[in-house]
Amino acid sequence: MTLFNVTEAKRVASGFYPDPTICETPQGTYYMVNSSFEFFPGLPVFESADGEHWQRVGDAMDREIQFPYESMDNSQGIYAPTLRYHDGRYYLIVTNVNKGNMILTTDDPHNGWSDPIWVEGWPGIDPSLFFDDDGSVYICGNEGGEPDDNGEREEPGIYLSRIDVSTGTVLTKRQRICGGITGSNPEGPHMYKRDGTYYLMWAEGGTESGHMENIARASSPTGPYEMYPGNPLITNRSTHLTLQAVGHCDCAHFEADRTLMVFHGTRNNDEYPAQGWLGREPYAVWFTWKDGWPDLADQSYNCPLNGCGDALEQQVAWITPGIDEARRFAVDDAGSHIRVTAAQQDFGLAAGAPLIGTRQTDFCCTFTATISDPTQLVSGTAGIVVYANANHYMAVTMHAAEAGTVMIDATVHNAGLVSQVGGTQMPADKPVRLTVQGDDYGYTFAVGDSGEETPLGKAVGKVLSFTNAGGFTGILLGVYAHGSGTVDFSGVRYQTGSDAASE
Ligand code: 6LW
Repeated sequence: MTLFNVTEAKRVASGFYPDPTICETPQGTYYMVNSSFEFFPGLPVFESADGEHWQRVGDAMDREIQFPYESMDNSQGIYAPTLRYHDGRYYLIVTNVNKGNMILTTDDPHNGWSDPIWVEGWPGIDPSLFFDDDGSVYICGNEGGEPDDNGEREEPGIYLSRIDVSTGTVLTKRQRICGGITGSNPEGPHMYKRDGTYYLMWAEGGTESGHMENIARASSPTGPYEMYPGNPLITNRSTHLTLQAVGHCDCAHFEADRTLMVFHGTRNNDEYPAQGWLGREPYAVWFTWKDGWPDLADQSYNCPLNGCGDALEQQVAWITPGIDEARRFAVDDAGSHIRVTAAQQDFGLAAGAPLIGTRQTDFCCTFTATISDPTQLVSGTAGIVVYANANHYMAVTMHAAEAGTVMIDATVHNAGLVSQVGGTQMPADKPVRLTVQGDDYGYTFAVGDSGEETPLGKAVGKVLSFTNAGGFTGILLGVYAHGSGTVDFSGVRYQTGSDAASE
């Protein structure tokens, strides 16, 4: 009797937490870590007792020394971690695309992670670790590095070496063990062992609409690998399902009859299918085994994703694009007051973190913040922002006061084109409350107190989708001040659901 084949995957975190990786302790606790790109703190850590209900317990990368870079841009930074537990220690191997591959370790994910151990001589992204029973430790990842003396680059595929995890030393030559089933972007590999057989899983087809996950098996880590005849193991490509771009899987409890698999996908809505502007979110599913292969009753996954109130209950976490070296953003403990010291900059990352924000976790939501004293902004602009990246964002902006008045406008910034969707003026001697409301369609902007709001227009969300904005991230809702002065935002509130605005 098959008990655990399910066709409906369960979202385990809301908002852009892509490239999920999981491990299990001998006590049966699961941990998950996700990619964090340019955002700091990064490498968010979640914990679960059952693989289905997860709580965020912190960030593995919460000290600046763990995130070195000389320059930072959108969708750079931290890519595709792999988390493994071995012999009392947690290992997190990950790419900082601005620096190299590194390993962070801890004995307790609640208690901080080590400085980076740099893995020299291991190019490419998506590194993964595999601890074999004989004490050997393997690193695998995808192609990368500089062309060789003949100008040849490594062929796309999954590469393997042995590694000393205590020093990050790669011990053996890189060996290409798999080319995928299509040759299109084989990446995100993970290796496991079950009943003496080695399994290799990897994502393929690119992380957008062609995404899928495949599996192969071998009697030795180096192969040769036998492809699963049912590949792709999962994909939603070429479907109209509301969950798209599924792939980038990782498993725990692999040796057992029932295995936990996580993957990511993008949520879409009926009106504008395949737009997924919330970014790639993690899902979990349990599967069983048959004849030495995963037995997934249905290789595609659907989720009831439409409508409002679809976010999981989860703590609001504040992050900045790039490290806020100048300490320009101060959030109080309740998260309802944020003081921002303005600097001469735009939304690019070159002059320091341009905003502080929290992930949008549901299409339907409200983000509001009140500029307590508009005259605090000496020059420039301050406001709230719906941020995909430096070139794709929407803002409700207050301009510095002139003659006792502040101009407020709502704008959409789409690859250098700026559209003003609404504007008004307010007296500079009163607090200014700025609001953006999200829904399945996009965003609605307003200024003024609840019940006495002046509408500032609407914009379609698909402008901010990766399909238009590019990159690998989702949406941050945040506050900013560019210019001079120190601006206090009070009543900062992020709420999900359709009636959030009227509360
Ligand atoms: C990641 C790659 C991918 O490194 O997207 O979905 C890249 N897969 O494996 C960035 O998340």
